[in-house]
Amino acid sequence: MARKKIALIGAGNIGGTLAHLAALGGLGDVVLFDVVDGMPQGKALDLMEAGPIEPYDATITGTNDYKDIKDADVCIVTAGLARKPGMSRDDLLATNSKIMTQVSEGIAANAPNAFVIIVSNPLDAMVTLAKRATGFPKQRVVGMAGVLDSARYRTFLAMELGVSVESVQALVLGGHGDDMVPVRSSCTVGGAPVTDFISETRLVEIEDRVRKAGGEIVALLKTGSAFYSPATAAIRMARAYLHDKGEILPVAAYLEGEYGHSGFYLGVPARIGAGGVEQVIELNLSEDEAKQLTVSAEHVKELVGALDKVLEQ
Ligand code: TXD
Repeated sequence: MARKKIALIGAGNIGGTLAHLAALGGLGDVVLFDVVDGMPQGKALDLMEAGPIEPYDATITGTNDYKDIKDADVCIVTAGLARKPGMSRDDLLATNSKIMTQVSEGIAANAPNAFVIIVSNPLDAMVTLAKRATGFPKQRVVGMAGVLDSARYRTFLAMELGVSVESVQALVLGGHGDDMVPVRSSCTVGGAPVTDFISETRLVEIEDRVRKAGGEIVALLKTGSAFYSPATAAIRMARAYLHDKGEILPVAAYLEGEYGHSGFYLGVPARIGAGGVEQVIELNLSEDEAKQLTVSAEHVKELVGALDKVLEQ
């Protein structure tokens, strides 16, 4: 059976890591696309030269021409600027909107049947724009944020308790911003409620760290944002699609009535399989969590409103 084709639009920090993870995971052949001349080609050649060592047989190429992403099965988009210290994700809106429009046109023209995973920030606005600009159905345009944010929640809880991350299940929903919603009511450690292990005060501190975890790394790195964990999260979503896993993951999905919201993307649990975003899963949130989700949804709607203003200019 012919290998699948994964196009990575943006070959920067996350894009290069995506390519390596896709090759290591045997997900298929990889095309790295970027506007910087030579850079995607150089990273692709470097990754090919790692193949005999691991080993992996993926064909990895770099390009500056959209024609080379022809008929890709999956497109993962990281094209755009990353944050610098002091910048909010929303500060990237104007610049990355122009880039996302260009990228979406390139994907629609060359990979019309692809499952598109958007990573670029501000995520909730960028995935909304990508759906509009590609014209693809909601099942085939999804945003990566919740898998990363939930992993951060799990990491901090596992660190707090000195247990394996595999023993901690946690979920973060809502927009990919400081008002994202750690869903404590569904958080377990070894199958038991997290509240059996950690005090309310400490949980509040940990959940606040989750909301600010992206900024914490930006402040440390000073020249960019997190890339290993976002790349790992996007690959988890791509694998669920390519292997038709039917895996329920927290993703930015287009809502049409679920959770009482319609017409925009929001981080919710969804089943990812060969049909892409096959079903949004509605959880019984606590009253406070439902309120937090509505606050986060309102911020996303404001952001999409700002996007519309930028696009009108
Ligand atoms: O959870 C999440 N969704 C976020 C997403 C987690 C972390 C990072 N988040 C965002 O991903 C970040 O704020 C950025 O908007 C993207 C990509 O982050 P990355 O760290 O990979 O940024 P880089 O290293 O600057 O790479 C971006 C690449 C760079 O090589 C540019 O040359 C390229 O994007 N670029 C383009 N590629 C294609 N087409 C166009 N027009 C273009 N413009 C720039």
